[in-house]
Amino acid sequence: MFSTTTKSYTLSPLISLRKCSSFSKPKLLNVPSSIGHLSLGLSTSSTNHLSVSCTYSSENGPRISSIQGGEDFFRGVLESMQSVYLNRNPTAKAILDLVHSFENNSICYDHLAFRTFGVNGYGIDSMAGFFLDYGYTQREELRFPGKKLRALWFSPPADSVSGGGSGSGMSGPLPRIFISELLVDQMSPPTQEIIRKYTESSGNGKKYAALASSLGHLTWEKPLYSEFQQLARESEYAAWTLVNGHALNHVTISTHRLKTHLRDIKKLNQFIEESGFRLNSEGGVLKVSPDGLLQQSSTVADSISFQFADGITESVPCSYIEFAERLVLPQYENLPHTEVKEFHRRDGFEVASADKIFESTSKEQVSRVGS
Ligand code: OOG
Ligand code: NI
Repeated sequence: MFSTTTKSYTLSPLISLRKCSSFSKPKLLNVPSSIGHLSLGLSTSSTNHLSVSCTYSSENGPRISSIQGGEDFFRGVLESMQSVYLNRNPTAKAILDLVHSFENNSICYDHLAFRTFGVNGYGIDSMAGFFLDYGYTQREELRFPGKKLRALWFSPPADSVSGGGSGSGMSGPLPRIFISELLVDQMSPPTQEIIRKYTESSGNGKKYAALASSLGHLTWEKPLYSEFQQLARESEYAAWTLVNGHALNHVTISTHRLKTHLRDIKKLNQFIEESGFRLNSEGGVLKVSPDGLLQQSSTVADSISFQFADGITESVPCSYIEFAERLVLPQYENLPHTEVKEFHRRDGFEVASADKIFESTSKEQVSRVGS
């Protein structure tokens, strides 16, 4: 399922079939005349979900969408989101500086992540629109029933993965995007009331999620401390989102694209811990997908002092940094090392690992002492 498919949707009985967005968003997507092959497939996976996929193959790899004019603007917005993130999160900044100095200033990002309130248009769509407009493609949905969350991830336009973006960080290959939302309808009435109060207070704020993220501003008013506490008791995700809004939740360093021994995520984890930083230990430091091909780890979030509307100032969890190593898919294992491209590697996310990575901002992890 993760091999050469560019668009693949898992259908549960509750989810209707979505269109392949390459067809539905022709404005910014360029279909090269050199496409060699197009196929549509239907299959039933072991979890009894029906999968529908559209696959393109071309000499340049399986992706076809491309970013057009406006790329400088798009990357500028990502840079602004990142500078808000680096200014607020000293651990993320220190780790990026450290890895940069080791790696001759060349780091690729695997993905960026955002959190939202799934209510009245404030959910995933409020942030996704910006990325779809700049050539991203919607991919699989992930569900987290225990946390009352769902997420979607988006793959970047093809040109940006290899050709364009030869720089580092936000000037490098464009990252995947992971956006989650709280299933607000499933929260208790008092929690729902608080979330609805603030989202409604923001007027048309839902239209400006990307702008808010790049400015480092909430689109709603600051809450009362008691409201933050009410949310935190029920959902730490909800409390985080109330005070951090659309701020970048994390950037993820693509470890296999590093040049030194740190390209092995286990070595990177060891290096990070020896340098005095704490890694999220929920379910073990290294989170490995069942196929063994996606390996992830993350730091414990930094905390920031937040002044609530009633004048109370308290420390609240902010953002963290993640590391991901994607191994080469079995069908490409004989490719010479120098020919391995990103699309030859395991794509996508893993629900069980993601479930643990969400805990990087939990009180239990943030207040943990020692290792
Ligand atoms: C996202 C956690 C999941 C991943 O890469 O699986 C995740 C979050 O904390 O908002 O980042
Ligand atoms: Ni992540």
